[in-house]
Amino acid sequence: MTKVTTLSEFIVERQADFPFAKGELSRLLSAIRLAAKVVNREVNKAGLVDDILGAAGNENVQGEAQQKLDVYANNQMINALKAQQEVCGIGSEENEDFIAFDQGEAIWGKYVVLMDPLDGSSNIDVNVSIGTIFSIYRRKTKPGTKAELKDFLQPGLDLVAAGYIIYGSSTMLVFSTGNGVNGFTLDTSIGVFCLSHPNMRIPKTGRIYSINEGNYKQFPEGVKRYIKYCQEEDAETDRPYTSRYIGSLVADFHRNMIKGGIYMYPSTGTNPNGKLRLMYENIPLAFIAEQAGGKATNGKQRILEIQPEDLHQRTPLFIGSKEMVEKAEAFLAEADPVAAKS
Ligand code: P6P
Repeated sequence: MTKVTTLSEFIVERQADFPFAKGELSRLLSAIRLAAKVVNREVNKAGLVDDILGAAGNENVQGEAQQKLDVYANNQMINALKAQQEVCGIGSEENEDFIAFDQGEAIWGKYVVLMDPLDGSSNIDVNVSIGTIFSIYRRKTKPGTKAELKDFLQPGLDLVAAGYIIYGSSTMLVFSTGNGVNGFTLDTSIGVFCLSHPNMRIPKTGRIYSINEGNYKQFPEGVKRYIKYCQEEDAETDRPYTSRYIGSLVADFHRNMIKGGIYMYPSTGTNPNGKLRLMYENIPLAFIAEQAGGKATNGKQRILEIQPEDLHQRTPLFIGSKEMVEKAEAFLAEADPVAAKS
């Protein structure tokens, strides 16, 4: 029988890899792990319990109807992290402003967490996989003082850890602290995350492209050309590719991580900077993609190098297998050389 490594054992065994003082990472991840298990329990019964289905009646800062499970997941993550002495504040896609934990021991926390507590939540009532995305940064301000905006507006190059939880046919926690990517699957019979996907590597190319082609007319010319490239017959490059779009970023990204592929959310007329948020979606997934040998840009600039200016700013996202992202970028540059240079 092969040895099963739990998330806790993995952290202890790999403590030397983590740029953290002893025990800090395990406490940070244990909060995220706890929240993931609680959210997983509610996600798995969403079809049965109508008090968490349907819109919460509020709208989040993006003007999107907040599904009750969004609110629930947001509160679970905030409460689990607030209970930690490691976290002095949280930025959430569901909250307009960041939350500073300025009471008690948390004010001494050395880290901040940014998260999308439940991405793809419009899929909850149609039973499609959804996910939680998180980033962990060291604070810029002094421990013992109240967290400030500059603690949160940090480029992805300053990340100390990032990851996602996917609530799908099984629930997985995938994360990196800058030493590769590892995936843990929740064994619900014992309530423990077990190492199931050690040292995840995204194939350098693939045959899957993920994009909402309903927006085709609004896409930049280079994106239209790349889509046509994916659809052309060419035995040598194994085309036409396959189009797969779940409408749940974490699910599309995770599939492409394993099988190879590219996910694109370009600028459109409705969303000139794309729909996805730099801080809560693009940076953490770009960190994971690069740590697994993949690539993530806004069509020309590396996502991790973008200096954030606003907590909720959006950027276009091209992410996945390195060679596929580079091919898409080439079409963008060819179609609009001026934009490519700016
Ligand atoms: P569209 C979900 O709202 C989300 O943020 C991602 O999970 C998903 O990939 C994307 O938006 C879907 O957006 O405009 O194609 O419906």
